Amino acid sequence: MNEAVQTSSDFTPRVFSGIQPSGGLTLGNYLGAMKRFVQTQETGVQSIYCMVDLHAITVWQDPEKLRNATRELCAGYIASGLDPKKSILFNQSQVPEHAQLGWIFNCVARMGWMQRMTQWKDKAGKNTQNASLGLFAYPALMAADILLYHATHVPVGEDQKQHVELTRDIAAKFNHDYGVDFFPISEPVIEGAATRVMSLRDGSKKMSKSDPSDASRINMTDDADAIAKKIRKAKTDAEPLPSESKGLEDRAEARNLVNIFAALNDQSIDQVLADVGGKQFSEFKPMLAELAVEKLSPISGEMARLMQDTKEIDKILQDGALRAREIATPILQETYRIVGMVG
Ligand code: AQP
Repeated sequence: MNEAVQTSSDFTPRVFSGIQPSGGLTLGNYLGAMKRFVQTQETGVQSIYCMVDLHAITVWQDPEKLRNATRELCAGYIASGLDPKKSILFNQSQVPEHAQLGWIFNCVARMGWMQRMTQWKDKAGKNTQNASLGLFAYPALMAADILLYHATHVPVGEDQKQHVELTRDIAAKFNHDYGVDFFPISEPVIEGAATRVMSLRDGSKKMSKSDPSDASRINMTDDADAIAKKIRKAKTDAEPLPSESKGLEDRAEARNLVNIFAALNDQSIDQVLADVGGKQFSEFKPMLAELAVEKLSPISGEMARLMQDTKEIDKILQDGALRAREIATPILQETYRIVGMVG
């Protein structure tokens, strides 16, 4: 990292984050991202939230499902509490500057940096020769998403920390290579009880939209019965819950359920354990199911209502894209000028 470059504190605070419309939203997306986006919006800092459809197609997406998932994600953002008048909501493909800056960053980022990314290793698996070039270059496009708005803060779940760190490296290398202080060194914001919600079937795996097992996740569109059934069947151990967080060490599945409870109820882990310590899972799981239904049902109901008028959703996205471009266009133009493009 170049010591001489500007830090994010020299730039006007601005928040950017995104979610892929690569399937239905999960409780992991809600607690790790959306709930926190809403809290950020309420602080009054300018906030930009994107449906990163260009990222989604780094692995195959059925076109009709992608269209639907993009609209459903927009509905999910709004149903969770994002206000399209206060925050900018749009889909990435409608702001072509993302792909344009992404190309510049493809030329700044190094192959070795990309090869170290754990998401690349996880998603490409053993068959890297058959993975898309887009999947490999994913973090450079993500850097463009963030830096196109000179975003200073990026709320993400734990799994995206490495990509935000790479964004910082790209900004620093660009600034250094061209002798400018143009891009901020953005800060990842990873806070709260649920920055890493785990699979209900395996406490060592992240809860994910693309997990082949539907029982591994709570979908934001699941009804009360499905939520209760999945929590009832969630993997646990035979011990009662401890009274202190120390007692959750080496108990990944138990810790995950307590984390979810804490995040849904805006409590700390210790506050939850003070109430439920000593209880068996047969008693705790129905409490968690009831809480999850109470918190998620209004959101899924509102999502279903919003999805009845997809024209209105498309209008919100179009308006968001126009507002996003007002910020993005001058930053891309200045980037081109710095790099030496004639135009
Ligand atoms: N399980 C999780 N716990 C906490 N945060 C999570 N996020 C995702 N899963 C969890 C956060 O949600 C934001 C958007 O993530 P994404 O959907 O763009 O990409 P992802 O992290 O790859 O999510 P998935 O569900 O695993 O998608 P697929 O299966 O398509 O790859 C990010 O801030 C992420 O941290």
